[in-house]
Amino acid sequence: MSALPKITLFQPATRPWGMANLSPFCAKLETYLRLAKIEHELGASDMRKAPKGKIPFVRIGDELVGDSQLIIERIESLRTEKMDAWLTDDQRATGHAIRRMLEEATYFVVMMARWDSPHTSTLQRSEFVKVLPGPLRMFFPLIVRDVRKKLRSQGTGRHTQEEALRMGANDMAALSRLLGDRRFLFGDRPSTFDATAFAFVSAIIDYPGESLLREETRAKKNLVDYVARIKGEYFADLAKA
Ligand SMILES: N[C@@H](CCC(=O)N[C@@H](CS)C(=O)NCC(=O)O)C(=O)O
Repeated sequence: MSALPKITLFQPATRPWGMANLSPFCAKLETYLRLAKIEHELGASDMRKAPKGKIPFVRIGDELVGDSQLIIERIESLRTEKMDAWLTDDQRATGHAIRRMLEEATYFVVMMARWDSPHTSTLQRSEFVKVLPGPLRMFFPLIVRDVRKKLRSQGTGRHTQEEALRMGANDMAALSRLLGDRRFLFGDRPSTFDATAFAFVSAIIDYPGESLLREETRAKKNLVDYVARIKGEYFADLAKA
């Protein structure tokens, strides 16, 4: 194995409701680091230092890098054993399409389920107060307003809850079909695409707010087993957290 520079992953420190992280992108990146068995340290996320104003971000050696995917690509470029080297070109193309669906479409449905109803924004608050510095907690309603504004400008926020959640449930049905009865997306060993798939399915099934999206995803046994299996193999410490 090639020696990598020191890697520090900056993300919120809490692990709510048995999830690796409340943020699916942080959960994705930490899952990748664990699947690839890459040594790393955790650091507290300070948005003022985030190179792209978003979490997660990392320090690799002396350099701060933002965006979960660009980070994975950077780390992979430094490794001699590439995590996806064993995939066929067709599997890579399928993995790319799955990843982009989850990160660029399903993500906004997840945000809508979490932020666009009074019940779930109360759940969000219960986690945010743990990581927001004290004086900022009173600004939580502004965060809710900001997220809803972003969802509207992105487009998902223009749908009714029911319409949006149905779109997300259809994404999960597609993912369930593609996973089939395999242990990981493309066989018996994990690829970088499993990091995204695990993070997003967990973000949906482990989040306590009831929704059509959660109910239908929980009904897909292969997705539920997939998350349980990856947690069991790679996040044993979560069970004790
Ligand atoms: N494409 C980015 C997306 C990261 C992202 O959207 N992170 C959210 C948390 S899940 C965030 O930092 N939101 C804060 C904001 O948009 O101001 C990645 O893969 O890292």
